[in-house]
Amino acid sequence: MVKVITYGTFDLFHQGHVRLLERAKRLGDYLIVGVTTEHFDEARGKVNVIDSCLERIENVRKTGLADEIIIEDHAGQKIEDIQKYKVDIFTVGSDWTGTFDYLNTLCKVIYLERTPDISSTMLRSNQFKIVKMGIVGTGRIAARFMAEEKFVSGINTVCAFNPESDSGNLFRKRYGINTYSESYSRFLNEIDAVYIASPNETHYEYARKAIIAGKHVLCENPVALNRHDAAELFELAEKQDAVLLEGIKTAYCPGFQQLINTARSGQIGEIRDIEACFTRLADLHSRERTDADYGGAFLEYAAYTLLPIFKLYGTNYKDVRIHSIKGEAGLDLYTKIELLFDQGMATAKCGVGVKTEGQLVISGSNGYILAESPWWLTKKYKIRYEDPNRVEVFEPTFQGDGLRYEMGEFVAQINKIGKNQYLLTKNEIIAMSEITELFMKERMKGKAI
Ligand code: C2G
Repeated sequence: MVKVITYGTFDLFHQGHVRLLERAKRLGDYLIVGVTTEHFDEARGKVNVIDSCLERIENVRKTGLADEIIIEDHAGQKIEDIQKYKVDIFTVGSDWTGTFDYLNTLCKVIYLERTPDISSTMLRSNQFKIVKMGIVGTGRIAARFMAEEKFVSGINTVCAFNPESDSGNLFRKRYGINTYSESYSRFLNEIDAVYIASPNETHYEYARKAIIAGKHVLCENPVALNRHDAAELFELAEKQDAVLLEGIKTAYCPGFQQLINTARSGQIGEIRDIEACFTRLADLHSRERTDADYGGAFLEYAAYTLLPIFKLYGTNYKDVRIHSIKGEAGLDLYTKIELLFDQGMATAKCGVGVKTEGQLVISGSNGYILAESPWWLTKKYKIRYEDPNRVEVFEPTFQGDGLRYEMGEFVAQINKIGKNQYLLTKNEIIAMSEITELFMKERMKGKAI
């Protein structure tokens, strides 16, 4: 009996896939089809797969061509499978010609002519309305957005807004897109969605106007400086059927989700303490160090440090205390937020003028999770136990600077195929803005916190 094996994602199952499977089947007597998992696709850079793994398996099964369907979930698995299933022929489409020649030592490798003019990517972009995106703010964060944009299908940045025309002009020269400096409403007329990367105090107003104009909003944190404004934005977004996503990029990173789920799984026992710390020394002349009203460590990093705490304990804290060390301009160089919950305690620490280890430690009754700086771009974490020799290390995938994950989710939600609203919830954002409100009240009173 001649055994044949082939692999694929088989997203939005199409004629190209059917023809490939038909010819693969004819190469032998028994066909094994490997279907990729979501995580494996993520790891090999396919971030916009639409159908779930089960749907994709079902579509392969319905062709009646596969004698056996297996799951492909890691690099190097093909070598294992070929040996395990005693495969005679490995086959795949001609778009992969050469890539799998290394399997020649184990079995015969055949590249089948790819069916022209059809692909999952093409079908995905037909399904996806290309989102015309505008950026508010043309500084460092906006530049990062432009760099990541090319990795996310479905986004096309067409213009930018910045009331200071000098910075806007530089941006226009650099990226060749139209910039506006006077009229926000003219800018909004050009686009379907907006990415807000302007100074902190302007987020709420820009977001509100955009939502009222019926635009989707991806807003850098903090989206609002008090509870009322945050809740209002969500209400407005619901009314307008607009997507409102806050840009805490950690929330959308696959590794961070995995870390949170590991903590929730009970592996470290009952969670009793969380310490989340994010410090980055800012230049003495930067906005973070000079803007007495809206600069400082809290507004820069508190959202990141509160995120794991709310994810693991929920948002019903019993007590919160905020302590800051203030610098020259009167703003906070270092802030510590202490929270108390029914099940345990937590500390969130942020710094722009004090440097610390910058780690995330989740302590439980059985062991603890340690993620070192930069845990907010989660690439690695460990579980440690009483026995110092027992250490489990996790190294999840992480690509680019992480922004692509939140951008991908934004486009998916606009196209109503995003299923990941749980990654950062309205309640979590509102609770964060409540704590921001407390902090801002003290700051505005001008008294030492
Ligand atoms: N295919 C084809 N003609 C098309 C489109 C796809 O013959 N017009 C083939 C591909 O070459 C592949 C199979 O159909 O053999 C599945 O395609 P995808 O779902 O795009 O999966 P792919 O990313 O190519 O995965 O490690 C290699 C893989 O697992 C193949």
